[in-house]
Amino acid sequence: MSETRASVLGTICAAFGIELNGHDCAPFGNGLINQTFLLRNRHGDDHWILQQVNTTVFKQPQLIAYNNYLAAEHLRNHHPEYRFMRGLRTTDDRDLFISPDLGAWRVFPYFPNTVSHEGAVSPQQAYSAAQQFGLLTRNLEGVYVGAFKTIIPDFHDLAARYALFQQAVRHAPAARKESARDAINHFIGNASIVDEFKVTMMDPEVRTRITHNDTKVNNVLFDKDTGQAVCVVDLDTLMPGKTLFDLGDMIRTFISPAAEDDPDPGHTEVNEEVFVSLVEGYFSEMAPLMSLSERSLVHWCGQMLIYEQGIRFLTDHLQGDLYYRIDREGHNLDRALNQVHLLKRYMALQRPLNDRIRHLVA
Ligand code: GN1
Ligand code: MG
Repeated sequence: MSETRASVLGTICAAFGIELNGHDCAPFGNGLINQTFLLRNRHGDDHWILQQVNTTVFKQPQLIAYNNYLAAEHLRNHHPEYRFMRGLRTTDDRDLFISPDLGAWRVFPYFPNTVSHEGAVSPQQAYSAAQQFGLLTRNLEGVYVGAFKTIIPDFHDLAARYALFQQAVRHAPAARKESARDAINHFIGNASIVDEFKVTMMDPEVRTRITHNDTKVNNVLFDKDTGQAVCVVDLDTLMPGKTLFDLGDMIRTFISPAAEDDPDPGHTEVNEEVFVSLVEGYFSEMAPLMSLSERSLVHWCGQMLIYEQGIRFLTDHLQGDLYYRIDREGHNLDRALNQVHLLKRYMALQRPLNDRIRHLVA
């Protein structure tokens, strides 16, 4: 560990009252926005997750902590057995450590003997992970949704995202635009999804609940021994949303074994078994609470989220990579092209995929 990191770590741990005795610290997970570390004790079982919140993206990090607190209180009262990543409080009783030099930090207990998966998941893992995302929203049923803050405005507002994309296309330097021409045309050619989004959001049967809003497969922890999903993590976008956003992002990230940034988008595939299993897993918790409108939009919401993520990556490429962390030239374009390919394959399978889940929807 570098000296600077060690001293930052010392300050953060002191702020949260964590005594360092035989802890190792290493980067954790694969987030594109925040910086996350796992602090593992070699001798004991006090392991911690430390997270530096990116305050360019999360302009008011205290809103994350506020929603975390509301959810944790509800769950403690109504579902005490539920494993929820409740943030630790600082020694001076704050839920964030904020300093002008070190930024904003949150700390969580780490569930030992767990692992997260990047890449391909089996149908069993898909079922179990989706069930955990469903359980989160189900256990939060009954809260007053209006009390929760909007952490990032318009986060899954596809119409707003599309307007930003159009703006980015208009203002992009010629070379960037040229490199992205096929992807731009693909998204413009499929803009009917944006119109469908507007109609869907007007349907009162598509209810607003507390949703996770970033249901990537690597945001689930699995028990190393049983292989079962035990809880969901990365709760920084826990806020009012739609089940369709969570289900759609699960479809987007579970069904293809290829990495989100695979340099060869031709590797994206649709695993039908994984699709069916994840829908079954989510429905095993959420179906009784979902309206017919929501249940009948399962295939569509996958389309919506792939499209949304595609234009988000492409917008960032056109704007000069301001939002997502990049490790190479053209990284965001590669990410966007993966979504283009995934969208094509997924849309081509609309009928067979719908046939496979018909029994769940009726
Ligand atoms: C970001 O930082 P991470 O990896 O948890 C993004 C999600 C995207 C995702 C794409 C706050 O999540 O919305 O789906 O990248 N989070 C934010 O990989 O923008
Ligand atoms: Mg996230």
